[in-house]
Amino acid sequence: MSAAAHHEEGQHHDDHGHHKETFISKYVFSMDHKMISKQFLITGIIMGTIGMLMSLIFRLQLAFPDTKFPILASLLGEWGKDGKLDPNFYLALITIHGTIMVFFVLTAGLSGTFSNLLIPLQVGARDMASPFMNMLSYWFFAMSSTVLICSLFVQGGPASAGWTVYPPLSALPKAIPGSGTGMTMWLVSMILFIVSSLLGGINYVATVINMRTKGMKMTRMPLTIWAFTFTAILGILSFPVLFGGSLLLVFDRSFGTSFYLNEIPADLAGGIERVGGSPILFQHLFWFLGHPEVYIILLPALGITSEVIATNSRKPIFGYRAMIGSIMAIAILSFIVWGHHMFITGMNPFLGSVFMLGTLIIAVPSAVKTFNYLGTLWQGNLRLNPAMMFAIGLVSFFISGGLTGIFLGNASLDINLHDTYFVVAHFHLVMGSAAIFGMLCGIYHWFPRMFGRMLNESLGQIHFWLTIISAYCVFFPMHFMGLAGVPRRYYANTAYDQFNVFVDMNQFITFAAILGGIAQFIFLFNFFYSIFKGKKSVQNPWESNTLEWTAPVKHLHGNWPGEIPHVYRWSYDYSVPGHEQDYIPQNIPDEGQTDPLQEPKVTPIPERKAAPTIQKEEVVMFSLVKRWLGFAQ
Ligand code: HEM
Ligand SMILES: [Cu+2]
Repeated sequence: MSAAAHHEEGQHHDDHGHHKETFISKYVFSMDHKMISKQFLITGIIMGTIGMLMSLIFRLQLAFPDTKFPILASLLGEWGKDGKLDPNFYLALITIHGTIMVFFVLTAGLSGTFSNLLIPLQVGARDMASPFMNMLSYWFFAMSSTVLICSLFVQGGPASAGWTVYPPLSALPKAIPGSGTGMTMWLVSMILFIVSSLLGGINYVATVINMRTKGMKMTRMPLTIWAFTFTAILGILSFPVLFGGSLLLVFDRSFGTSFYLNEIPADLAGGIERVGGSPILFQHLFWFLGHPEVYIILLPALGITSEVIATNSRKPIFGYRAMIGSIMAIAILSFIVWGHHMFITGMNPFLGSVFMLGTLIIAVPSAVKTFNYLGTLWQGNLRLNPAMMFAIGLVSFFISGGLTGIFLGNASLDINLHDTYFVVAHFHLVMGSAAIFGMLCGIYHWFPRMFGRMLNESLGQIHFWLTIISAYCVFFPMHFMGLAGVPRRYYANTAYDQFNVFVDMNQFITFAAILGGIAQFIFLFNFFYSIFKGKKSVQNPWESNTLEWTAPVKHLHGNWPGEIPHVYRWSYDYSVPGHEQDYIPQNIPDEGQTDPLQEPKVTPIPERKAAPTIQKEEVVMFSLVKRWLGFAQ
């Protein structure tokens, strides 16, 4: 506890000779935000790998519903008897896949990693407001992951009511195999997870509000920080609702209450007749979190993208204030649209129109963000490194996946498309792929900052191209299956003649998914190899303006050895006319500029000569292709 006490005194961290760092205090129960960020990242990567392997297993089933794969028997035992995936376990797999991807990878893995790494470093703070709470936040996350993974090994298998765990499947312990212990463990895991998110989120907001360095006005903060802050606020306001909802579900399951059950006779409901409740109540509570949740996933990814696109376009971000405004608008609107997930629950059509209106209005700030990205890219001096490629990939998914959101937001269309593969296609593009790309983009960009080494660039480019091609090949055809009415969450569609035309397409999708899986293993190799053996990074490899690149990479509690740098300008002073370098870090004072707060008015773009450090060929897409083809030499 000496370190915690020490923080409370608010002393400077310049001198750390006075408390000894052991292996445990440095790597395990660390209170240093940089180390906690790595813990979140590595845990997220492990969970992501598990979630991805699960999707490959059930994709195999969907592509070859009648084929036996002996490997499944050895891999899954009981659940893969004779090489056939057990239908109940299929449901469990998609449930855990969805839960892992949404909560453990893209909420904790993405937000936990980058909020932890960047909030203190980019606002110029020595650490989080409460490093001790920060450590707890990671350990609650670790516990919740452990509980979820353990649920794979209990009798009856893990929860299998879908990631939305609607009752009555989730409320009646005997409904399906996974509704027993597995479901209880899902709920326990979720409750631990929510505690972790709240501990993290409160800390992030407190840090941003209170601990900015001198000169770091709110309006000078990088957009990453704006995005992380609003993400944290969304979490703080919506996760408690799921906490309550899950707790009531625990009561229904274990103590005979009837919040979510109605007219279920005693023999079905564990000896007590259940009346008076409503499963629809659960849907309201779930989606009051569930919809903001998709923005909890997306906003940090979008913030990361802003940063990476501006840096690698060598241009000030286009429309900084409009970006902040649209982040706020998205955050507020996301709370009033949850009903668009419930159009088919028999709600009054008038209420449906209200939810529809709110949903369609979100398209406006989303479009503002898209145009801002495109405006920033436009005529930029692009450096197409892997981080930038993934950022552009995110913009592509945000557009292509977002457009189908407009279809689904219309109640009359959603009534037909609900629970078909159209929905699966939509959310995998717009939140699955886009957010994963944001996360990968962040990893490529900040890896040197985290580990002091560079990732291999050619492997990164190969990873990017394989991933984007496979993602489109996997998720794009699903739209057509959905339009034809193929339902989601079905173990096999071959029983229905009209769906047999999709057998080939299903196989194509599965091969594409396997290709994507291979690409991720290339990335995993690159990641773990480069941590130890990668090329050493220079201080500011991307020539970026933000403060994190002014701090030494070396593990140093307190971030800056001396004084924290003061901030004199916003973080997007790229290619400012009249400066010899095409970037001016935020901590460089500028005599000539009287009002450094001002966004430069329509900056004349410097002629498109290559910036000093960039090789000319990097600018041209085709020469990149040539370079990877020559990768072996
Ligand atoms: C390796 C790439 C992936 C593949 C091949 C894949 C494939 C699938 C498939 C086939 C389903 C079942 C759809 C159904 O029958 O309803 C599914 C469900 C789901 N996936 Fe993915 N997925 C992938 C990555 C992701 C990512 C990155 C996310 C993050 C948002 C994600 C989130 C979900 C969710 C939330 C469900 C719904 C689970 C449920 O219905 O309870 N997936 N995925
Ligand atoms: Cu929604």
